Amino acid sequence: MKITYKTHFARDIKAELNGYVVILAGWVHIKRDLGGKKFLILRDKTGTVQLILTKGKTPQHIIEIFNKLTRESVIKVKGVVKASAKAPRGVEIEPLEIEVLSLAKTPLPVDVTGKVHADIDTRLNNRVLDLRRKENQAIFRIQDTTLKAIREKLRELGFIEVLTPKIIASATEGGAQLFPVLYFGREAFLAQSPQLYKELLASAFERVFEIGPAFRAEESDTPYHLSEFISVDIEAAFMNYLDVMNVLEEVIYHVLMKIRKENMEDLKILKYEEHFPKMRRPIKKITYNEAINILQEHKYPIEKGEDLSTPALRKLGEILDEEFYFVIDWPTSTRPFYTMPKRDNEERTESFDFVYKWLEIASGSTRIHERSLLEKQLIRQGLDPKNFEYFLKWFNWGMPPHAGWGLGLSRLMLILTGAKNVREVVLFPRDKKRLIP
Ligand code: AMO
Repeated sequence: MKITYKTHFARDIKAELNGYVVILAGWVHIKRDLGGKKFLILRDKTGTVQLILTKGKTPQHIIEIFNKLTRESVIKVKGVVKASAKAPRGVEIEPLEIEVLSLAKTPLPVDVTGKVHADIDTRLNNRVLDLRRKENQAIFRIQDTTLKAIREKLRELGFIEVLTPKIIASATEGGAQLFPVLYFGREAFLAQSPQLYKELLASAFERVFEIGPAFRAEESDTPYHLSEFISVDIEAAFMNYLDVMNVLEEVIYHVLMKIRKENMEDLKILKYEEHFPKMRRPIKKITYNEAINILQEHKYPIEKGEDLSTPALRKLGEILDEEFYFVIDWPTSTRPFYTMPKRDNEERTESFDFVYKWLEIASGSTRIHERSLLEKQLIRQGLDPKNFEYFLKWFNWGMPPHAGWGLGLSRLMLILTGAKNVREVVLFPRDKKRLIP
C-alpha cells in the first residue's frame, strides 16, 4: 500500500538499493556531529538507519535543519541510498530533503536509546517514551504473536471468540477484591472475571473464549498482581477439567512454537533466547495432596487444607524439576462456589492450577451444572442464592456439563519474555498506586 509519508521502512534500506531515492519517516534516535561529517540515526518501528551529512556536499539548509534537531523529533527524509562498508548494516542515506514534522523538547524525561538506566517508576511515569525502546518493542511484538497464536489454536479447536459485559451485578471470585461502580444509583461492580457469562454462553455455543479485561481491587503490591489485567478465558460444554487441561497444553505449546518461529530476533533483543521455556509433554499433573506430601517430606512447613503460597510453589517447582506442571484436585474450601466437587470425595474438587516453575499462570475446573448443587455450594460459602438468581435461572433450561479455565496474559508474558514484573509487560499498568498514564 502506498502512503504519503514514506516509501520504505528503515529495515528495507539495504546495500542493494544503492543509488535509489527513498523517503523515510521516523524519530531522531541519535545525532553525532564530527564537524566535517554529521550522522543522524533515524528510527522507525522496524529499526534504525544512518543518515550521513558531509560538509561541502550536503546542501547548507539541510545542515542547518540537522543542527536544530533534537532527539525524538519526528522527521521525514528524502535521500539517496549509498552502500558503504563503514556504515551500520553496510548502508546509509545521503539526505536531499529533511522535513521536521514535530520538534521534541529537551531534555527527554527518559532515555530511549537504552544507554541511561532508569528505574521502573520513572519509566512507567514516562511510559510512551519508554515504549519506544527496542526492548519494549520486542515485548509487545511477542505479545502480538501470543494473542494471535492463542486465537488461532482455540479457533482450530472449535471455540468462538465472545465478549461479555464488564459491568456486572455480583462477585464471582470472592467478594473482597471487587471494585464497586455507581450504576445509575444502583450498586454494580467491575467484572473480576467473565466466569458466569462464559458458563452461560457454553450452554448456547458449546465452546467459547474471551480475551478481555478483568478487574480486581488488589491490595497486595507484588510483581504478579495488577488491578486490571487481561484474562484469557475459555469455557467448553461436554468437557471436564482433564479435557480443558489438554486444551490449555495445546494452546501454550502452540504459543511457544509460534514465538520461536516468528520472534527469534525479539528474544535476542531481550537476551532470552536460551532461557525461553521448553515444554515437556504431556505436562505433569500432581494432586494437591501429593504436593503437600512432597513439601512435608522436604521439611517445608505446610498443612493439608492450606493454599500453596508463592514460597511453597517455589519449593515445589524446585523439587519437581519441571518447567510446567498442573496441581489438581484442590480442597473445596480453597475454590470458588461454581467448582465441581469430586464424585468420590466432596472435600476435593475437579480443579487445577497451571504453574510455570512457581508462578500460577492459569486456573480452571469442571463446573457444577446442577442448580441444586450450585445453591448448596453458594450457601456453604456464605453467599445468598437470591443474589445469583440472574445466573441460576438458566440452569433450569438445559445446562450441559462444562469446564473451563482463565489465564493471566501478563503472567504468561513474564515467562515468554523473561520480564520480572507484570508492569513491564502491560502497556499502561494499573495498580493500587498507579492510575496514570
Ligand atoms: P483466578 O482468580 O485464578 O481464576 O484467575 C485466573 C488467572 O488470572 C491471573 N490473575 C491475575 N493476573 C494479574 N493480576 C491479578 N490481580 C490477577 N489475578 C488473577 C492469574 C490466574 O491464574 N474464573 C477463574 C478461572 C476459571 O476457572 O475459568 C478465575 O478467575 O494468572
